[in-house]
Amino acid sequence: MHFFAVATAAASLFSVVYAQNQTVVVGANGTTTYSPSNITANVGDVITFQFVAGNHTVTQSTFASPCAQMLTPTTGITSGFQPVTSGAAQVPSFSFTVNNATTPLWFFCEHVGHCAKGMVFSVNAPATGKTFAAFQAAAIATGADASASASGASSAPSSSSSTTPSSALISRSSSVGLLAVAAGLVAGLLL
Ligand SMILES: *[C@@H]1O[C@H](CO)[C@@H](O)[C@H](O)[C@H]1NC(C)=O
Ligand SMILES: *[C@@H]1O[C@H](CO)[C@@H](O)[C@H](O)[C@H]1NC(C)=O
Ligand SMILES: *[C@@H]1O[C@H](CO)[C@@H](O)[C@H](O)[C@H]1NC(C)=O
Ligand SMILES: *[C@@H]1O[C@H](CO)[C@@H](O)[C@H](O)[C@H]1NC(C)=O
Ligand SMILES: *[C@@H]1O[C@H](CO)[C@@H](O)[C@H](O)[C@H]1NC(C)=O
Ligand SMILES: [Cu+2]
Repeated sequence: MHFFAVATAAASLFSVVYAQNQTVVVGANGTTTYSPSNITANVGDVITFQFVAGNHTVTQSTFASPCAQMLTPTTGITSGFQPVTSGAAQVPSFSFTVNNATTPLWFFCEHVGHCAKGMVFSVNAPATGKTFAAFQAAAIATGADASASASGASSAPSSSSSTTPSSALISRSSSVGLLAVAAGLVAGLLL
């Protein structure tokens, strides 16, 4: 009974830690990059893009047409252009929630020329076949931003946009740290 109660508490703590909020920095140091450029995410994970410099988007495409917004079966999500004023006190951010961890999600930047520079991003790209590296190579091979529409099955994640003070992003990572500590304490009790 007692053990069951502790094990249940541990399981719920671990499940909270398991659904993470992951941050991707866009345009760090004035580069045309998403950092990191490809991530592994679980259902319920919130991916937050922090636009720190330049004038970029994060726009959903397909593996077949890396540099064109997905149109079918649903219109792919996009942050729209997020220009950043140098030295601004607040940085714009854009978030979406991963709804299906077995469907890879593909993204690019709509700014003219950036996709062909390899400014692409993926969630849960396979380790073989349609890899992130193959997707990025296909984007670079377009030589320019394609205007053709894309097709392909993919689940459309829900999204939201906001301007987030830098301090809010810092407190968010702090709370993730506290959850990790709490889980560690319960794990210690079980040993
Ligand atoms: C992730 O973000 C969502 C929405 O902002 C929030 O409800 C949830 O508590 C966050 N989870 C973690 C582990 O920070
Ligand atoms: C930005 O610059 C910092 C400091 O030089 C470096 O640690 C970081 O890796 C750079 N990020 C990118 C995406 O180039
Ligand atoms: C960002 O880029 C878009 C598309 O090129 C353009 O319409 C917009 O004016 C740009 N914004 C700024 C502030 O440069
Ligand atoms: C997740 O995606 C896979 C592959 O596209 C699909 O077979 C599965 O039905 C989806 N699951 C949910 C819950 O939508
Ligand atoms: C990201 O892609 C690189 C190759 O481009 C690969 O080595 C790495 O494992 C990938 N990371 C994830 C989290 O998929
Ligand atoms: Cu860009």
